[in-house]
Amino acid sequence: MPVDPARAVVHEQGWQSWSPSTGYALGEQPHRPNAEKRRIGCYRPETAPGADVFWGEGLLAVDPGDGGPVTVVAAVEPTGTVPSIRARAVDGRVVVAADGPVRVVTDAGAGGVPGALARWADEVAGGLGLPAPRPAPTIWCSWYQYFTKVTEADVDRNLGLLDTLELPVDVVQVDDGYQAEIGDWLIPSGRFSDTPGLFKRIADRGRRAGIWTAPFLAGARSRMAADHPDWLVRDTDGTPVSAGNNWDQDLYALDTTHPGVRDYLRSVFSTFAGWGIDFHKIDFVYAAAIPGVRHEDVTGIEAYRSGVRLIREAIGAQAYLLGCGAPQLPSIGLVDAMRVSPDIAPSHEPESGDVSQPSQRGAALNGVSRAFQHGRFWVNDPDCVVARPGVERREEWAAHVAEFGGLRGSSDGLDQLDDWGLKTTRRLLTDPVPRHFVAS
Ligand code: 9PG
Repeated sequence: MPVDPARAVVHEQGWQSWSPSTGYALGEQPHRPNAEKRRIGCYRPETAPGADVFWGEGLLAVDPGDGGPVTVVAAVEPTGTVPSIRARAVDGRVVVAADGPVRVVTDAGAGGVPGALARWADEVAGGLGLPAPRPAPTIWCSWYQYFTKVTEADVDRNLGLLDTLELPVDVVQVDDGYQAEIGDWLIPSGRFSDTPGLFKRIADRGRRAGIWTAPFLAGARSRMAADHPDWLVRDTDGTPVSAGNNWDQDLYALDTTHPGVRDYLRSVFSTFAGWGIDFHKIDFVYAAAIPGVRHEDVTGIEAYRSGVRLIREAIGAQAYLLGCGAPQLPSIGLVDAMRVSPDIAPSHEPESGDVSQPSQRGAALNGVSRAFQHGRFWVNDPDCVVARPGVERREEWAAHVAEFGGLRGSSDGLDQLDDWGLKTTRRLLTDPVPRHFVAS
């Protein structure tokens, strides 16, 4: 399509929650992985190009910059096949190619790229007959203060502080750190002595209990991977496919079509339901869709969707389901809320220079560019409020959550908050959430 090369913007939408998604001028270098483990864990590894071409996963938009209509190039079936879409600037034109079926929408409506994406999302949601998302609960999450070092006492202390401070938090969500290993969800880590008892204490105090899992990952150190090597997605030569590297170990992907895996996931999530847990943050779920050989001959996206559906059945229809590290378009219709960004961090810039990694800049970048999904596909989770002293530019992050936060969560040790932090946390947990961010 013809464009004004000085003014045109190519807007990329990435594969999963953590994949950088934003618009670029034609001369700009798009964000790309700067290490192999990040390419696998934060982008779509099988399609990742270099910075010499623009790249959307199932969705890319071009604003020609000459006042003309926006062009949206999108997957024909966003929950079925997600083509990789490439765009290049060539002699005053943008040339787009895709490796699967796409449709091209010319949108002359108001609001530029965000407006065009919102109208596209309305059409997709309408076509699938999606109901309006359920109202989201408010959350306290253990991750961004305690990380993997969280203890049972930390959660109990904050549970008490929620009462003392009278904070309007519905769900106390225990994040990564309660479990022995990645995959060994029912074996407690050394810092937790009575996990079911902790969840009962949460319910006894009138809050809902929430838990984090990475249900489709198998850590190399886990008992699960040692006991069930046949559960892993493999290459054609029989080697387990890498699902990345984190927690100082290699990660593998569970084959969600394998009957043993399905039984195991059912038993884990039914056990959680029996403990009274009814909020689930399922994380690193991109793993279920990774290309490879499975028990049943299905696509990665089909394997992913059947894995998430199985979890939904085990947790019950009333439980709240939050996707994280999740392929975006393939999750439509499966989750109540979706993390749309990489992690927030106390620092504004990512340590590694890659905005798929924890940073305020990366989290805000995606939160803005994915605002069009909120209220249409699910409730957007921009990531938690962190408002304690020491968080760089905390006023800016709070303003971002106020504008773009569908799901509202606090993730500070509540005894770490100063007056401003407490006041801001209370306000963000109390204020009504915008239903749609973009007029359609
Ligand atoms: C728990 C955390 C928190 C957080 C999630 C997720 O290696 N990585 O690129 C990587 C990306 C994200 C990440 C961890 C590692 O964070 O987003 O909220 O639940 O897991 O481990």
